[in-house]
Amino acid sequence: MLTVYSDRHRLHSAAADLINGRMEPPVEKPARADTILNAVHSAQLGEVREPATFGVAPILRVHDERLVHFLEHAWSMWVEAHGPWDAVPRTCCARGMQAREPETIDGKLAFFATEPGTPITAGTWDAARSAADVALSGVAALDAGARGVFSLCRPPGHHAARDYYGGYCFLNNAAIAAQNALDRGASRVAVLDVDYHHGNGTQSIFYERSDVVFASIHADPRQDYPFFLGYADETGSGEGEGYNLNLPLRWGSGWDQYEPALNAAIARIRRHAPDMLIVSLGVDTFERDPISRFKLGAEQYPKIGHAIASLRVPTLFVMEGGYAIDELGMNAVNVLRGFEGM
Ligand code: SP5
Ligand code: ZN
Repeated sequence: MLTVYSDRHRLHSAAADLINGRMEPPVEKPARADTILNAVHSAQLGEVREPATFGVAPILRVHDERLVHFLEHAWSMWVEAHGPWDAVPRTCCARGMQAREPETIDGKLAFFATEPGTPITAGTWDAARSAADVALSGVAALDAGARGVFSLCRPPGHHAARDYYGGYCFLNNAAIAAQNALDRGASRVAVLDVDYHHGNGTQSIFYERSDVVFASIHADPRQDYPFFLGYADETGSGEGEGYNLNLPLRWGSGWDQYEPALNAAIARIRRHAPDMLIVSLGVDTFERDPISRFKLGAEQYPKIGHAIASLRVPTLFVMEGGYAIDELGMNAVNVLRGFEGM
């Protein structure tokens, strides 16, 4: 399987993250992509290729230009206002407040961020753009005939919506890829999100559309981030009614709960008969993940890949979360090996 990867992910590197009320070393860090790339090499998965550059046009097919403009200029505004350390919001916009973009950097951070755990650093914009290029290059490779491609994106993307960011995500790589597949001529696309956290950004981007099925297995939003989206009764609206499938699972869920949910997601996607499948590949479902509470063992990841392969659809794997740094690479690559029947 082809892997698309860029070293530019390294340009996004936060100093700290607020975890359980304390500033700690960030779990979403450059070493994540390094360990996944190492596992790709060790497993001899196949060629590793640099992405092509696509510019902002395919990004603007999914994201509001105000968010894109903000992400491009946030660091310089922040440095001018405060200094050269990570830009984080002190407040966020809440229910019923005026949804008008403020002028100052602190106001803009509050306007576009959903939470304070996703710092903007000197190279965040360049890294986020490069992750979108990694995803878009994967779509191009599938168009050229590949059966499966791994887009080793970092930073991740599935919590970023049309006009907000958060959850370690700035641009929604999977949604940008899905939209680009449609723009290149696909009629129907499916996004299968197996990250531990609900892909609120992806869901919201496609919620009113019937050309993209979004199916997600994730921690129950009553218990875990992102809390305010991901309930089972969110089934899509308007044209999109019936095209969104949420399969929330309780903390402590293992393969016995996960496997039937995965089969239900795959059955829904099969019914959609997509021309392309995008997998938001998070492996933070792992039993030793430091911020998550599912109980999947390492031996389950090849089974996830094998089940996905049963759809027999050209498939783009887009890297999302996974924070157990020692096992992250192996778990991610094991999904791909399971897909390949290795
Ligand atoms: C892409 C992705 O996986 N984003 C995840 C964002 C999660 N942000 C919330 C982190 C909350 C950490 N809670 C720690 C609990 C540890 N016991
Ligand atoms: Zn996650």
